[in-house]
Amino acid sequence: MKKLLSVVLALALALSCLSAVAESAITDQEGASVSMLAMNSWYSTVDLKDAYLLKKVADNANVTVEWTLIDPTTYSDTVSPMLAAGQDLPDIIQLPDTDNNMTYLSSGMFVKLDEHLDIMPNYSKYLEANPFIKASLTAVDGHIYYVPQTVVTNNYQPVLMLNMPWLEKAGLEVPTTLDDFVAMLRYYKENDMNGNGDPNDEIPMSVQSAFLPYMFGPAFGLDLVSGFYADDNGVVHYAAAEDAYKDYLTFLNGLYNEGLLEVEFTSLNRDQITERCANDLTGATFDFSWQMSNLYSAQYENYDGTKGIIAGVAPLSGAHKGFYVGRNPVSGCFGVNSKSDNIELAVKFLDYAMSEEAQDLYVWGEEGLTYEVDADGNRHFLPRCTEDTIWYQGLGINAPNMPSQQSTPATDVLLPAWHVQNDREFEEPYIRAPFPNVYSTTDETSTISMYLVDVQTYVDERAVAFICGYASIEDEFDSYIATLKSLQIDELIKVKQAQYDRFAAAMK
Ligand SMILES: [Ca+2]
Ligand SMILES: [Ca+2]
Repeated sequence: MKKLLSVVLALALALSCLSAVAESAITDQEGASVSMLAMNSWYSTVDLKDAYLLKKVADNANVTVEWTLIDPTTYSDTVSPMLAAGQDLPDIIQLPDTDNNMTYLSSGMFVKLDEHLDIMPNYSKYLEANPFIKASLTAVDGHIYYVPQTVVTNNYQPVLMLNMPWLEKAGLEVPTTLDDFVAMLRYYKENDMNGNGDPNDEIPMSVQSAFLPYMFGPAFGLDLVSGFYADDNGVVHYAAAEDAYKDYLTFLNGLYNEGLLEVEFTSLNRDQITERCANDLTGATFDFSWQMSNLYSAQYENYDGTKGIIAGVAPLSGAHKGFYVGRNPVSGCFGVNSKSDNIELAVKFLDYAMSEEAQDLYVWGEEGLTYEVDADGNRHFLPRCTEDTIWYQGLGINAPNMPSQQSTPATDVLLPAWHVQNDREFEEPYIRAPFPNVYSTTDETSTISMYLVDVQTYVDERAVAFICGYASIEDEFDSYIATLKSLQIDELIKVKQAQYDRFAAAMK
């Protein structure tokens, strides 16, 4: 009986060892290797060639990675000519961009990964779970050529932030409409909010001009951030050519005339806003949520890290219900060289690089090394991670040279609890996806490159003129629209419509 038990135990042990190898190993061949061209660390003193976590990923897959790592600041300039030459390229290549114009994928130099999904269980699962990303990665020919690197899209994006002590002092509710918001600004203008005895030194609102479209466009039903957007019926519009854009401009012109949008609004920068916070001079701003705690709130002497002084609130509504504009997820791409004599192993390695096990290593590292788990089962980074940046980055954390997916939980642990809660309550629920990134055909690319820059330049220049009143919205908006038509806005909308239609079809 005892002997039998020990045999069973030994067998169980042997099986568990076997399965530990078998689960993540992509080959049982000894000394197998894949070569890979990718970005090195953004920290110039860090070389990822021997990064511990990336070596662990390779070990788990039972391969060695032969790296060619290039400085990220010169990556595009270095790699583009290598790809153009097409000679002596490694098995796996991190692209210099997301190949939106299909320059590389239409040259045939990359393997059609969708034809290998039978040996890509991790990537198949990922694509199924992320239809938006799948649609973005589906080329015009219907094939998928790349695995993505992605960023956080629905958290810590640009949001409206208010000076909470001022709001309380004024006895006002958090404004949810444009009217309430303007009433709040007027109150700040008229009253001595910072209590220094001078009722006139307050600057009610401090917003960099690039954020005005994020802040006020949605209340008019406009995604001016993407420029092009699809309505509920899938019809594409150009936001700055819509009738509602006239109302948007009229609103901002009103703020400008009242002195609620400052005269120098086009040159205002983040440093100046930070300075205003330090001197308690301003009541509202709009910026990446990231700045809310560690930059803006931190400027106030009485900030103790438990409660926001400059804190995020829900978007403003007007004729339309407000929303925040999120971000497109795909920030980078990896493909397999179709001339490689090692295609199957390269495909399998990219697949393992997308696995949850590998992603966990990029984001968190290893228990005991980079993080600990508390009694509630939550992970926390260890102090050395923030104290010794070069060591931490040198481990290969966040893996700029791998198809890594940025994670919200790993971002949360870097921020105070109130900020995380603020993001979940007032930001995340209101995020709307921007116009998707869709691959362009050659004809589409040429139409876009012929007309888009001129359109954007004209729109930006006219926006300032209308807001500041150098041009009359009443008298000149029609001629503005006519000029947009002469700059071929309808051709551009046609291209974006075709792209959106392909995207929508790929989503199904
Ligand atoms: Ca005042
Ligand atoms: Ca004052």
